Amino acid sequence: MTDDKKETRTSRDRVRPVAGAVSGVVAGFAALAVAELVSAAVRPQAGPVIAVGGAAIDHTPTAVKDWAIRNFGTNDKLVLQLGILSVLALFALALGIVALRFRRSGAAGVLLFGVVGAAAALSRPDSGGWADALPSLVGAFVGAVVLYLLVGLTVPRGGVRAGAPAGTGDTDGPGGADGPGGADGPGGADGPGWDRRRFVIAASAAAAASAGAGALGRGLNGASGRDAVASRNRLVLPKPASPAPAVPRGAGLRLPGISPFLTPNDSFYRVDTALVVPKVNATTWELRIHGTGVSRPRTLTFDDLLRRELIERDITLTCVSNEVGGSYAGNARWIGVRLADLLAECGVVPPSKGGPADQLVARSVDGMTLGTPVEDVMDGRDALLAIGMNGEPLPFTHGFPVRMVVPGLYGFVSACKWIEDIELTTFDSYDPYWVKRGWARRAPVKTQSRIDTPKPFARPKAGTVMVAGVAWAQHRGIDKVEVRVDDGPWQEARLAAEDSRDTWRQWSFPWEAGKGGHTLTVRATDRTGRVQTEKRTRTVPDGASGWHSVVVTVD
Ligand SMILES: Nc1nc2c(c(=O)[nH]1)N[C@H]1C(S)=C(S)[C@@H](COP(=O)(O)O)O[C@H]1N2
Ligand SMILES: [Mo]
Repeated sequence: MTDDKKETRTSRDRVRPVAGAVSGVVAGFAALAVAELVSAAVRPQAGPVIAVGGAAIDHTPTAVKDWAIRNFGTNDKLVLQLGILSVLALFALALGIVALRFRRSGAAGVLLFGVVGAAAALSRPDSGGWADALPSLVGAFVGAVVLYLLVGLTVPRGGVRAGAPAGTGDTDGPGGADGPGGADGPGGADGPGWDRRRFVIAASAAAAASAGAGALGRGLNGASGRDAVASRNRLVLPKPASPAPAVPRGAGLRLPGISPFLTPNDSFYRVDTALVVPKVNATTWELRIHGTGVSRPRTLTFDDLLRRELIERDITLTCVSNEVGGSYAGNARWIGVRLADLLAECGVVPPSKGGPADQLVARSVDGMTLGTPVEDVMDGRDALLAIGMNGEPLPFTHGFPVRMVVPGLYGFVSACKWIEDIELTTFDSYDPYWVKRGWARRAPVKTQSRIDTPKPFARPKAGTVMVAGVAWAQHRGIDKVEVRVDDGPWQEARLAAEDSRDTWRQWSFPWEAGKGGHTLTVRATDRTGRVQTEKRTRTVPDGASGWHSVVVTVD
């Protein structure tokens, strides 16, 4: 008899916590699903995971963020969201178990998460106002109710020892839920004392309903931005008044393993903080130009841009988070309007001619800010408000409808995507997003070179091995590339034809490879005569430096 008792007791103890955990997870799932559905009525960015993720991105220490960009690349966002979901799942599970004893507190805990999500949504720089709090709050409310009800089904009612006060507490009534012991009393010692079947059915129904709501929300969110998609599909890029000269024959070497001279849009690197890619409708898009020294502020529409003289240029874009040998560089043929002309029409005068503003702060629809030297934009280089990339409208991921591109500057100080505002100011009076996080105010691209082939740890056959890659020093141009085998002398590589000094340049070096392990190292010299420095620096604050090496074994 004693043994029997023990038996049922342990079995009850084992099942009820599981039911609590399941209740928590189902409640969390319901909360997120409802939040997703509500966010479809507000805007996708107002969803709790996106809002908290966005806040997390903004508050992540620079070192960690840079590490994530370098290691996960564009997947950094997926990793972050999976991380948030895992943490939420753990908390939901814990809240479910807590709710077994403290039913109201458990439910209140769910509400607390809703408040956190709402606060994150409201604090986003692109917040659309109080409505952004709704997805988190409504979701959490539903989640709390689900948790309360599901846990209620696990409360032993009466049981064998009918009349035992602890087991009979009506947990639906006031006071019953929050008191320890109410639900967990010895009342069910001789059996679960609650209807497991009913619980399983209710939990499954809640999960299924949530899945439905979540899927509906997903679908609606996916369809949001349809106007933007339509505006992009309708867009036919006008012929540029100043087309880019044809890429010189011989600028793109046909060598296996080398990066193509022009990077296709779908393989162009992407770096930004946007968890949801902004879908901006070109038809309603506007760009405001204003600020210090802007005597004629203007607001332009997309049609205003299309009516201007369009220029087409090949420009290589590089990310400051690119490590030596890394892949965050891409070369595209951009179409856009000259930013300098536009600024001049607005009355902007560069600092060298006495203008009061030395910093141009570009702001995107998602609240990102990037600061560019006014002098650089107006010194005659092809600084663009770009609308086209490699012959098509900008992809959404690369800033549709309009982004900035400035040859010679890292993306974080120049290449604002989804731009909607340009403010002229000074470096002294305003620090944009990345600068607030420890990156440099001014960041011209450092001269770099990369070995694309052979790949690290490749095992080429002895004989002639083609070593090849790209080198860049945007707006200065590449003058020379040299390759060194092990500790041997620097030997000049063959340079491919130069497209422009704003683009990278391919190079190749036929290497008479002898058997054994070898280290290949490359370095470039730009047209100012400066040799790429050997000194290794990290990406923060103004870009990595050092030489790229590849170790291979020749068979
Ligand atoms: N709105 C917005 N623009 C942005 C960023 C961003 O996070 N948000 N990142 C910048 C950085 S750091 C780089 S390197 C380039 C990358 O442009 P791409 O994604 O088109 O390659 O965009 C820049 N423009
Ligand atoms: Mo970047």
